[in-house]
Amino acid sequence: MYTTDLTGKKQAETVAEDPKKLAAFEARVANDEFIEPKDWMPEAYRKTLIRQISQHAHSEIVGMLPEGNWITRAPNLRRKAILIAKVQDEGGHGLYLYSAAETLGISRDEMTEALHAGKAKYSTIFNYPTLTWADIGAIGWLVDGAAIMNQVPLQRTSYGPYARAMVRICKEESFHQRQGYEIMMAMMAGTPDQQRMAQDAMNRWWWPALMMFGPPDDRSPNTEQSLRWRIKRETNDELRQKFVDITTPQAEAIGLKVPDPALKWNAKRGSYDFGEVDWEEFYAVVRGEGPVAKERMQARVNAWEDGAWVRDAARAHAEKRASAKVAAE
Ligand code: FAQ
Repeated sequence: MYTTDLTGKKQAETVAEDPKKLAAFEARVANDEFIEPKDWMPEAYRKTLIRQISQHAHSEIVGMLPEGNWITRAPNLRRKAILIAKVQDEGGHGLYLYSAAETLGISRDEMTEALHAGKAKYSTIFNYPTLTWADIGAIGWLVDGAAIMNQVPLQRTSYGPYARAMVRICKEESFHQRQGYEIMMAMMAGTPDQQRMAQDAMNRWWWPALMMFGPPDDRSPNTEQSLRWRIKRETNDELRQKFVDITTPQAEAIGLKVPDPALKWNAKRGSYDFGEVDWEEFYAVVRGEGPVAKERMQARVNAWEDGAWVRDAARAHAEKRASAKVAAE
C-alpha cells in the first residue's frame, strides 16, 4: 500500500497486520458488509479513509468560496436565495464528512491543521476563479455533475459512516446540478452576449471538471487497493468517461459546444472518444499552483483565525455547564 505526498513521492505503509484478522476483514468487505467505527480494520484502510474523507470534506468547505463570491451579485432575488441555499448545503456536506472522518480517530482540529499546513489536499477544481455569473451555472452543472458521478458509487463504499453521509449529499448535489443547468439554459435562451458568456464559462470549466476524477488509472497510486477494499467502486477513468457520455448531449441540447476538437461519438464502444486532459496542469494545481490557490487558502486560514473567539466561547460555555453539573450531583 502506498500513498503519495504533495511532491508526488510514494510512501510505503509499514504496519504488519494480523493475517487472520486481515482475512476476516477482507471476507466481510468482499461480502459487501459495511465496516463500522468499532470494527477491526487494517491501519492502511483507516489511513486511506481518513485521507479521502478529510480531503472530500475540505473540498466541500473550500468549494463554498468560488460560489460565495457571487451571492451579493446574483442577478435577482430568486437566484440569490437559491445560491445562498446551495452554498449552505456545501457547508453541511463538509460537516457530515468531518464527522464521518472523526469516527476513524482523528479530530476536526487535526484535519483543519493539515489543510492549512498544505499536508491535506482539496479538489483542484476550486483553485479556478469565477469570473462571470455564467460560471455559477457552469459550476452547478459541470462541477456538481462531476461530483455526483463520483459520489453515487460512494453510497456503496465499504465504510458505513461515509456511505450513509453520501446518501443525503447525493440528493442535494443532484438538485445543485439541475439548478446549474437551468442557469445555463436560461443564458443560452437569452441575448447573444449571454450566450457568449455561457460558452466562455463552458470553455473554462470543462477541462478542470474532467480533472476532478483524478489522474488516469495507470498513474493513480491508490485506485487498485481502494477498489479491493471497496472504498472506491469505480476507477477514475471509468467515471470520467461516464461524465463525458452524459454531459455532452446535455451541452448539445442547449446549443453549447464542448471545447474539445477530439470529441467524437464512437458507435462501436457506445461512448464518446475525447481528447487528452492536460495532466501537467492538473499536477501543478495539485501542488498548490492553481490560479487562485493562495487566495483560497488565505480565506480559509482567515476564517479559522477570525472564528477563534467563537470556539473559545463554546468551549468555556461547555466547561461551565460541565462543572455546574458536577456541583449539582
Ligand atoms: N484534486 O491515486 P489517486 C464537490 C490526488 S466535492 C486534488 O487517484 P484517490 C462538491 C489524490 O488525493 C469534490 N487532488 O487518489 C462541490 C492522491 O493524493 P494523496 C471532491 C487530487 O484518492 C461542488 C493523488 O492525487 N470529491 O465538488 C485530485 O484514489 C460544487 C493520486 O490520486 C471527492 O473528494 C483532485 N481532483 O482518487 C462543492 C470525492 N484527484 O491523497 C462545492 C471523494 C486526485 O495520495 C461546489 N474522493 N488527487 O496525497 C475520491 O473519490 C478520490 O479521492 C479521488 C482521487 C477520485 C478524488
